[in-house]
Amino acid sequence: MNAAVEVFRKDYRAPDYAVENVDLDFDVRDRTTVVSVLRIRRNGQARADAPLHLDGRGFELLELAIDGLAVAEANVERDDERLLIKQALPQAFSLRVVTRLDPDSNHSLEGLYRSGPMLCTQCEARGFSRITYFPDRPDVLSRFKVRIEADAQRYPVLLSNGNRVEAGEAADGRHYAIWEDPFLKPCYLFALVAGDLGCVSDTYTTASGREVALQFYVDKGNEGRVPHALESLKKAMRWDEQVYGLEYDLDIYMVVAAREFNMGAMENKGLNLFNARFVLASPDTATDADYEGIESVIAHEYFHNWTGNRVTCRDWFQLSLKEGLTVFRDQNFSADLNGADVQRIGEVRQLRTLQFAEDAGPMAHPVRPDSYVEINNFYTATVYEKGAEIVRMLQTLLGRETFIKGVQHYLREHDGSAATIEDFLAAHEAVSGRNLEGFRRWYSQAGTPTVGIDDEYHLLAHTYTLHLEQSTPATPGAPDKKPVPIPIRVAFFDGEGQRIHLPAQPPLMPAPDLILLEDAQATITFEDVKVRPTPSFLQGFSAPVRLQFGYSSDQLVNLLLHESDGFARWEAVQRLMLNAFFELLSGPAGDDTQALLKGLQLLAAQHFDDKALLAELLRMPSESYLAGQLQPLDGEKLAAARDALRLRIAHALTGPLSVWATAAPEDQGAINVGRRALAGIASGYLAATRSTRILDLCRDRAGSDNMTLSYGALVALNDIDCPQREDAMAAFLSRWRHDALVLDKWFALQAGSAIGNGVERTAELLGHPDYVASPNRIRSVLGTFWRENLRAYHRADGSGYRLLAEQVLKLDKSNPQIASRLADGLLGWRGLAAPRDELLRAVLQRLVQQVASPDVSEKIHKALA
Ligand code: 0A1
Ligand code: ZN
Repeated sequence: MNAAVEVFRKDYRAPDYAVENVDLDFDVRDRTTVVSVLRIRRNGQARADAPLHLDGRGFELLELAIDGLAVAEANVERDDERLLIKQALPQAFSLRVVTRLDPDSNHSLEGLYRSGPMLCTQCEARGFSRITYFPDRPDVLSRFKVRIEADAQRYPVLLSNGNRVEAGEAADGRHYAIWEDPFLKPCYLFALVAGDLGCVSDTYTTASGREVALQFYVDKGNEGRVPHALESLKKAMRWDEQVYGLEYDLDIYMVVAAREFNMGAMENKGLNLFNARFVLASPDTATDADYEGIESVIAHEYFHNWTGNRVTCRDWFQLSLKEGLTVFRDQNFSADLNGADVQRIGEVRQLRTLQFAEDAGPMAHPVRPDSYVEINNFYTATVYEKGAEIVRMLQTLLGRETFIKGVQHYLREHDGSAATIEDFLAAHEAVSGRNLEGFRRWYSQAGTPTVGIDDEYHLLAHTYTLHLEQSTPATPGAPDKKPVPIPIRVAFFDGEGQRIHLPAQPPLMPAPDLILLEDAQATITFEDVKVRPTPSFLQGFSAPVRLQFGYSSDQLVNLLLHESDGFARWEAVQRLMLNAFFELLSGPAGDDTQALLKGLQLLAAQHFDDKALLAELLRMPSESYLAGQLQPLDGEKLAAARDALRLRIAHALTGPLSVWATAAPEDQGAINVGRRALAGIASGYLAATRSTRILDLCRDRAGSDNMTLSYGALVALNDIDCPQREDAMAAFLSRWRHDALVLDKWFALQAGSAIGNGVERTAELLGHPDYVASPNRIRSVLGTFWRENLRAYHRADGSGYRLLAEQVLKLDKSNPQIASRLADGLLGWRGLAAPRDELLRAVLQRLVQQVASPDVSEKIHKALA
């Protein structure tokens, strides 16, 4: 697999050397010269002759000296990625490294690179070693001091982690700043920014009364779009104090918005770097969903200050230690702020679409992986989202109070150090007195467990019995799976939707609303049950499993109308929609479609305060979700059946849909957010009927000053070939051509449209005069194309696969991380309907010969294996 090597978790060894202090001097000119002086000490357990391992790549080395003496070539072993110093080293010494970087030609967006008017850094996971030679591993924690010098006109803003301790003028119109971070940190949390940026500041007073300066740096002219992110930050700071008792620890918290960023954002200590799309928002440019995304990413990065920064990861196999836990924390924050039901539905939708697919494909890996070739390939839905689900189950098992104590205990025990998932679980065992032995398998075993349940009701004996079983499918390299402890929240209803209370049956049911399935099989019998219950299993999606139970349509409608758990209602309607979808896939509408339509009509007649929940209940499953349900996958057939389903629903619900489509207020506020969501869904259905009235309404609404309404109208029109769509799209493009974030939306709409030849159109978009190859734009076009436009991407002539593969190959050289994300679209050839499987495999076999990056190469090798 090229020069790349596979790294194994079992090979972990503590570092031989500690880096106590890091002194960095950045001299920013056409090129940037970095002088790094490290104070190094040999660790107790290391042999006296242990060589010093340093990582480094992609720069020019100008000097390498130990205690003031140049290191002789003969004492150095060096390849493209690292350098070994083999001379005899004293117990403590100083290492001086001088490197020269060319950030303007660094398109990988790792290390030091340019984004518009600034130079900035991205060091997780291994970007610091693109700046200087350093032991680039998270278990080396140091105190950093950073001096930055640059032209005062071109780079008036000079930032790094911690506190600014000095600043001043330098010769030739230059200036400098010195930053010191008092906290120990691994080098992946280092950050630097030099640029010409606008700043919005505020302050926050912590629970203990300390004042913290908050500063947001954005492209000049965008200052007016900062308030929402700023407010979100303050809410997150308060929430972490109130829920976990955790306060911010520095005197300043900075957020910088970059136009070009590979991921969402990065939690560098005291100096977060953000993809601009997760900072900037105003009602005319950002949708309600964008507002929520910003709130949650701002919170996520803030919460990392404790779960990630104060306590970091020992090695990258432990990535979920910080990511799973921090996602779980940001999910709870969003649920507390915006309502738990809708939040949970969104989480489950994402988990099922992305993580379940990953867990069933060639890249399946445990939440704590055993090996990797390229660590950047493991910032996955499994590590993040399934990791968060495991933390959620832990909370369910221990109870919220004990769980929070466990987190606090873990943070106290490991503050200022690098920890493991094992440490986290041990802390919970310590505070709860519970044994989590079986629970550990959730971290070590890949694959989505299936839970199958049968029930039996005895009319005469008045007994009700549940037979449960679980199994986890084989994943690559891991054929044998053991049972895992699965918490299944449960409620029972009678035929009229009234709750039936059945007693707990310990130990299988520790509480009346919880089944804990630990073994491969279990049986629970309830006595004295007067009527046949309708069970509601997995309320709140209490475990990341596939649940199989033979629900009748009547039972599903019953749950849809009467469950109080929002997730369970949504799950019921999802099942009804799936049944109808499968019916329409193979023939005309029948009983399943009728049952869905009847259920939706009854739902429409109910009173709903929570319009956002109603909107979620009505939303059709996405193409990419349906793709995960269909083997072998024929994307064209899938899209056609989904269109048919949409039209059926539109005709059955025309009355209420028309009312909801018209109630579309422009003002902010939670109630209106729900109304807008509902209006968007409703107009999407109605547009499918091609009624002139609704098409005109959408065209007009697309010009709204509220982006949620405008974008919702465009989405509704997007699959309908009509003049209203043409007009609305053209007007939108000319209005927003100069706003990169809004323009991303226009590109995504084009790439996702069902109209005409989607492959040709997507290829043309890549040559559009307004196209630029920024990560956000690439995702808008190519990400939308392969994930959400199945009829185009999966054309039977294979042209969709060839287009995506060409682009992967092109990006493989400049930005392997983005190339690798796109390559996800090429991995699932085994699940495709002929002739697509062979066409895609042929594309992969050609590609694997051509790619250079370990990122893409690792995935394609695994897909072909
Ligand atoms: N730790 C960040 C995610 C992140 C990871 C890698 C990056 O560059 C390769 C950038 C960001 C988070 O969880 O938000
Ligand atoms: Zn994170």
